Amino acid sequence: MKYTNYMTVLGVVALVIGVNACKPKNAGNAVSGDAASKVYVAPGKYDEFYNFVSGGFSGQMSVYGLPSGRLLRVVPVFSVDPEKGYGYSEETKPMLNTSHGFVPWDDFHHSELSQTNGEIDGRWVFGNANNTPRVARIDLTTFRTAEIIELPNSGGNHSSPFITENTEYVVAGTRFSVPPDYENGDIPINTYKKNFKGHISFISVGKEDGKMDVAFQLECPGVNFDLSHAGKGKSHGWFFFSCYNTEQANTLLEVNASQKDKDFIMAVNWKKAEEYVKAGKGKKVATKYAHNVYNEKTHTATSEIKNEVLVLDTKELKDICYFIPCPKSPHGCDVDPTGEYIVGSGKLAALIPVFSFDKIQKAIADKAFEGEFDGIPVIKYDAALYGEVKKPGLGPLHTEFDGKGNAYTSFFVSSEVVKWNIKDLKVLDRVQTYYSVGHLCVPGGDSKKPNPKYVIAYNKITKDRYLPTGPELSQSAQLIDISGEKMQVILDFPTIGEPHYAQAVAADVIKNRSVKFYKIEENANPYVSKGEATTKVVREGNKVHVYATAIRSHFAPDNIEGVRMGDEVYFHVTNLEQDWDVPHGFAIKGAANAELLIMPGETQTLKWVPDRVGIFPMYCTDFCSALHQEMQGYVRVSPAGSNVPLMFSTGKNLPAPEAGGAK
Ligand code: K7E
Ligand code: CUA
Repeated sequence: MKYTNYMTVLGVVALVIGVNACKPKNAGNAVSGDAASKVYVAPGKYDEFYNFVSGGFSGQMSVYGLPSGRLLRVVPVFSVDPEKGYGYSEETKPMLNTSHGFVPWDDFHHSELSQTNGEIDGRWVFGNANNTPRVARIDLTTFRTAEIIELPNSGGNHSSPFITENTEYVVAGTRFSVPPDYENGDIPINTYKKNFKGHISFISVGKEDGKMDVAFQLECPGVNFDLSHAGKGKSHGWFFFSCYNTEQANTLLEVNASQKDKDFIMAVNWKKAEEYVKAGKGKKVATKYAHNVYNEKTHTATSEIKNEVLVLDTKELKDICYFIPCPKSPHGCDVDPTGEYIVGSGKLAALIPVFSFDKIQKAIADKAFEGEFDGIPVIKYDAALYGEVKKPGLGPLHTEFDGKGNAYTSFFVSSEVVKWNIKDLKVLDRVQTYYSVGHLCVPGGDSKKPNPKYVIAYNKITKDRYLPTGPELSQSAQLIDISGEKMQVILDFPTIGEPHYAQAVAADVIKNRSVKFYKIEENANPYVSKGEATTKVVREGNKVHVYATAIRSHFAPDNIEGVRMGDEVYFHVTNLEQDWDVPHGFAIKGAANAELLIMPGETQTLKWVPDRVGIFPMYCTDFCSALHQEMQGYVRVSPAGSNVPLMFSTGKNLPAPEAGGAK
């Protein structure tokens, strides 16, 4: 067995030292003969599933079709995207505003689909920003980021954005504990134990419109909150978080946060927390965080800075939080479809503990505590434990479920997916991944109703799987058929950025609600031109506003004169098309900016500050018709103080002065 080789070769010490020995032998022939037909989606046919894959350090989310592994779209979320003008157009810049100002990048780890009654409803997908703590909501009718909210009192929003079974809350736990925003943070780093706190945010989600708001936060002990999942069914009303660095180290965590044999899963009774909020037990604290909303009618984002947040102190309000010992440096924290079993995956543990919700409840009622940690009761390990999966593999990270009583756990160090039975905790099957798998995804795998057809492994290391592309290789996903007794790898496909968590759902849940274009009569952008007759160029001091339109295959206006050095020019381009899949692009020479990519019926604005006198071509960047190459125009820039009058036209030449002389 390959597995036993690893146990002897690596040993647990290797876990701490490094992970380069993770390459299994026999990397080649993992895929058998009938695999091709299982993943083949004929030309013109749709895939059966959407797969929403976090982009990691790309900051974006990619959408794949399964089982083909075809990339359908990259949705810009936390990073600017020049391909779509996201973060470059005036309308979208506010989406990336934070209390630190404009932040054009982040690190997106977990995508989480909205649920109703514990089932994926296909309305929204949420994403977390790991660096500058934020949560995004992406609308799955438009596949656009609709809202981003920053999280106060946090540093490193990793344990996020996991949701409750009716999307009542999106929950976010801070990975890095930090001094709260309302304290003076100018303190020695080595006062971690005394001054650093871990805040958990409960973000409410509007039932109809999805609008997010930080409803309350829990102030918890300073540790690292890594991952989390909501209870469901019987455990609805509870939330579970894995915690590492219960050593509370502030330096060389590699060693100093790996001291204890057990860290914690934190169980949170959020219904209780809600009661305390209603009873006025929270305190409002001063902070600063941004809330950004994209308005579909104006095609414009607005950003608002909020100044206070409600915090509950879990040291005082004793019956909200409980710690459960969990071996060792737990990462994944996953709840099975029944809501009874909570699986903690200790990165440095040689077993997988499975906790029982019923036993946790009984332990709390019986006060079966072994003590307190920083004022929070610690439940006895055995009092909460259902049982342990013995010798499952090395470096367990994440677990998904198939709804048929089986769990699938990823093992980073031994590069495998291990299938085990939840009831008797027996390992049933294991399959090698290529290589070093992180998260797994079963469609609906963290909901009450998983679809037990595939598990997808998101692997960190790709060497020798694809043609070499220099020192950097794209990460890779592997599609594994789990419909039979034995798992079978049936496809590799490259991914964008570094995927962490991903979710998938049957295409039918989403595809029929897809917006095809924006209705021009509903366009409420203040700079819209609803037809060529209303296009114009208006000077306001040194600001020149171009109200332009695009339609196959010209801009109106396409000749503009009278712009001067020192001007700021705003091209407000409305795409007049009313048909699916006919965007127009817009770019102008020398612009310190990206293009615009304007959807039918939409208005987007490019800001341009000309840097020299001359003639500047502008053109459509999206190949929109046979005459796309004709979709172009010119802007004439004259010296500051020139007397060339502001003129604009399409299809006719206006008399204009030869050279811009001084006034
Ligand atoms: Cu395991 Cu950031 Cu969810 Cu990566 S995390 S793998
Ligand atoms: Cu419009 Cu090309």
